[in-house]
Amino acid sequence: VDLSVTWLGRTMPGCLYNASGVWCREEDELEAVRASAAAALISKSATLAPREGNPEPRYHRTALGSINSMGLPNRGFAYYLDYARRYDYACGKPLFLSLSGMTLEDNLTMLRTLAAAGLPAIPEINLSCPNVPGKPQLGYDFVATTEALNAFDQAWPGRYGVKLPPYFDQAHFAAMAEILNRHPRLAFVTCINSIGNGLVVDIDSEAVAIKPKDGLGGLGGDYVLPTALANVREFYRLLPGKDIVGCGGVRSGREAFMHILAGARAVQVGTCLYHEGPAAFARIAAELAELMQAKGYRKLDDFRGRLRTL
Ligand code: RRO
Repeated sequence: VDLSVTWLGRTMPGCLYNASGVWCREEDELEAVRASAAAALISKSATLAPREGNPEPRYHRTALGSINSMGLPNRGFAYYLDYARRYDYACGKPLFLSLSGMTLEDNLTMLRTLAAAGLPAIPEINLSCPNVPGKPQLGYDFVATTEALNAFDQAWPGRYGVKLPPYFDQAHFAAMAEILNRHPRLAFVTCINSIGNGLVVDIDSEAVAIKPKDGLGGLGGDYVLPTALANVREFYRLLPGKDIVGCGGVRSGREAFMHILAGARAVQVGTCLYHEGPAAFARIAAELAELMQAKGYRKLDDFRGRLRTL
């Protein structure tokens, strides 16, 4: 079977890559993803200046997934731009740069700098970081999102994507889609970032699991799969002509299949990659291929978006 994906004017060798934030803060991590069976790679959300992030412990694994409040630790935009300048685009694996400026002006500065560099790297602008104390998730503010997208269009001449927070109401899906549809060069949306501000409690210690924000953090893994699928499905229907990247709860070929059936063009792996490392990509791809074979599907187009209703 053929797991290749053609989108953004290029063809990549498979449909799986890392979720931003996981295995992508340092160059050696990015290189490990590139050397794996991943079909593309994306860097850790960059701010203009390097950041240490929140105090530790700031990531905790549970039986059902993960909670994190990393607080945007990253090497700073120049580090990832330098990686992008040296990246061998001929390897066939697209390079995405996640941008998460502390202000709109910082995002515009990064976009203008990236544009001036003239590289084939593609920005995924993060509208949904849940973990910087005092900073709300941009994607939940429709007025601020409108202003940001209008400004992105001015600062960046090519195709780009945005990473969205999960939405939980059909009125919000509709309102966000209406805003996103005003931007033809917004080529993809990645659904979803972690479900923000969850709380994991340990009975023995009667304490929270992570230090920042008195224990509140973004949830990933099994907890978020149905929410991720709903967001992929709704935006797939509401954003004709745009691609949806599925992210949330993928830990085997089965969840990857579900995301694609719901409409995903490509699928990112976060929590599972954190726990298993880049070997996860070959395993999940093999499982997806086996599932497709059993169902008689030869390529992803055979079933993408074809989720049945009752
Ligand atoms: O660094 C983080 O705390 C973080 C970010 Br920027 C994000 O977008 N999503 C997340 O779960 N953690």
